[in-house]
Amino acid sequence: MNIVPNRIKPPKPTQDLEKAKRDLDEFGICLIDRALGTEQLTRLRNRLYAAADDDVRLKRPSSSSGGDHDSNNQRIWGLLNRGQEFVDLVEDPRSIELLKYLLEWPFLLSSISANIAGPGHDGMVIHADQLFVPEPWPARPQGANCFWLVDDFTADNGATHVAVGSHRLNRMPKDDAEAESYFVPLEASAGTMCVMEGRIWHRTGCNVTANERRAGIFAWNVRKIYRTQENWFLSLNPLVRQGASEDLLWMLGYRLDTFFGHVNGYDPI
Ligand SMILES: O=C(O)CCC(=O)C(=O)O
Repeated sequence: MNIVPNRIKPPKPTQDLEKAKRDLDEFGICLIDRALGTEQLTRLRNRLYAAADDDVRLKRPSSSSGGDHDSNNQRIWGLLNRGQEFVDLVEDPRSIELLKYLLEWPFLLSSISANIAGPGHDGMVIHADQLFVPEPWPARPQGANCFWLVDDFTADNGATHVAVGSHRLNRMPKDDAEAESYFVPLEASAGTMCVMEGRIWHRTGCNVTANERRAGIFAWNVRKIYRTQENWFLSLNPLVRQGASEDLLWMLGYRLDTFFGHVNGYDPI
């Protein structure tokens, strides 16, 4: 039986974290209004587009393991090493509070990457971020994406297509057609922060504009029992670790959690 109506609209952006938690329960997604101030957003945007240009020049990997469908989408990996602006996002106390609510503490930062959908982009493959969890899925989400809108997201420029409420079905879609019958574009202003739990079906939308790029930064987080997408112990610049907050060190797996994270039996501190 279909217990979730099709095409539910996303909740309205709010600055009230308790309301945001209720939105996560009901819709599987919440939006934090004007999470980034004008100056922070400008610095972040400049830094991101500069990193994107560097990746093109240096021919670095620019897709997500074949999931991006076409070359009009650019993925920028390893953002923690690309500027303090990105570290500030994952250390944001609002993000940490909402992720703790969904995933319990300590959770792990699995990866942080940007997705820039360019004109002509034809949409990402349809998925739920916790697609690697065997079904039947546990009753609570196993991961959650905290993402930041660097540009306005519009239906035309590739706003994420989201099956709002699909967390209540607690499974992968049967096929693309089922997911598409639920999709609505997540339209919101640059500077909005969204948290979307790992069971929500979604994909990057199609960019049908002539010349607009749509950038979002996606910090994917998992419960502590899962392997992270990024191998932080090999990839993280030591300068970032040395400057990291205590919370971020936990989120990267550098702290001893009962019996996870020993170094030869010792606490690494
Ligand atoms: O670019 C988007 O809007 C969605 C990205 C996404 O689905 C992902 O990174 O898993």
